Amino acid sequence: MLEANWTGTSTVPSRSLYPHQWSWDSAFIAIGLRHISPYRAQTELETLLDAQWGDGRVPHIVFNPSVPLDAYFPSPDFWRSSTAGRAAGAPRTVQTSGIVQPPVHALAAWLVHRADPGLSRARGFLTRVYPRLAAWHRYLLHGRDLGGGGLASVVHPWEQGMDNSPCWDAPLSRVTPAPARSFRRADLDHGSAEDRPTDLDYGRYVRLATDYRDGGYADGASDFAVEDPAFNALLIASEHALARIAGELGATATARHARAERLTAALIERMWDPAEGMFFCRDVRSGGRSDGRGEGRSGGPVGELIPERSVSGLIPLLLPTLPRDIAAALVRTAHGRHFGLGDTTRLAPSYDLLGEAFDRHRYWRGPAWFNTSWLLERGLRTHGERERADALRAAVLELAAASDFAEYVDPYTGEACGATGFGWTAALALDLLHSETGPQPETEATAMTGFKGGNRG
Ligand code: 9WN
Repeated sequence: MLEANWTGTSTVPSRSLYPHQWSWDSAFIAIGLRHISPYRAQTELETLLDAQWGDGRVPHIVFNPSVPLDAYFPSPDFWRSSTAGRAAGAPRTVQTSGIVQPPVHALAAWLVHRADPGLSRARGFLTRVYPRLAAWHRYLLHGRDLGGGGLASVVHPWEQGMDNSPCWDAPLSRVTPAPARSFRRADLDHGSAEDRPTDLDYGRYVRLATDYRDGGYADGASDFAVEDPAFNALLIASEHALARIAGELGATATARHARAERLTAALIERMWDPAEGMFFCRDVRSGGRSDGRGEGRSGGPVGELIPERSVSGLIPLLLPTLPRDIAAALVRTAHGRHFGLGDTTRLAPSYDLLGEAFDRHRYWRGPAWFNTSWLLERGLRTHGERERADALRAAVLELAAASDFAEYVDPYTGEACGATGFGWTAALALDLLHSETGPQPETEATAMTGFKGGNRG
């Protein structure tokens, strides 16, 4: 699959549905590729980072100029990165989107380095990617701290990567949709309309992206701004990985680890719900804007938690320094009736099985994706849940192969949905094939944090 999806400089998520380079897909794909070609894995990440903007953002799509414009919407002529993004430092020679995706890249870069440190050092891989990754994190932590509490906000559902999650329904309801006749969806040429987002939601996606573009991709004005647990947990894991990269390059890692720990504390303070045993998204635009200190009118954190259970709220389990009681609660919630892991489901559904908006086939409103299960598998292993991690690993491997490496599957039956031959499904299955079962190997566990030893009590 990875060979078939390779373009010479990067890997497409899907030849049919997604024929360009996607940001978090490339990070996951590099994590798998490192086992068969560390050189290709390095190239995958470097190609993406070559399209980084001057303000530090890493775009969610890097367009392949040889692919026809109508193969994917929104196409380069919609985003107009090199003109509309000029003030934000968009590259001139390559066309990109203007939004971002979850920051899995520093974690991927560290794991890719560890797969072949000799090649990495000979090529100066970390020396070249480190400043770019540091600028990327700076952008997220400063340009995107729209809630004022130290965490990053997403300004479009596509940025969080789980595009059509019911978590976005309330904040999206404030957005006036772009008229359906003003754009032409290309996704429906390849995917069935019952599985994809509705036209109404697409209209809202288009409106948000249009307004962002027309404002020169400047941050702060968006009506949609959400702090998401998975996005921020991945940022924290990547911040720890960046600390390891800094250490490898002879710089000091302590400040970055400390920052990652402060971010973990903010994540808990702003998004953890002890009664529900999981993290929830925070809509930082509900109830007015931030006062600049991250506080809302009541004196608590700005905005409101969105009461929808998404798999995103379980992903912080991947953080090894999560307090022990929180990790234990997340494990219980994942295996409880809302996600059914190891009971009614074999891979984690993207959304609450009992939620009103649950739909076992519609995009991010119920089906199971392989990347989220891969992240949970690592979280379970990291927190000593060896048997449960082994079961999830086995399920990923079996269902990836049985579904012809599907984009996502029915969470109850494992039936293939969306595209087949999907890049990160193949790459992450490959990664699990190469990883040992049992307790997480030290090099892998410390790749996340740089700290030896388990979680905090
Ligand atoms: C918009 C490429 C991407 C993934 C996202 C997934 C889907 C795009 C779309 O495909 O999003 O970015 O057109 O629906 O939701 O997670 O990165 O695989």
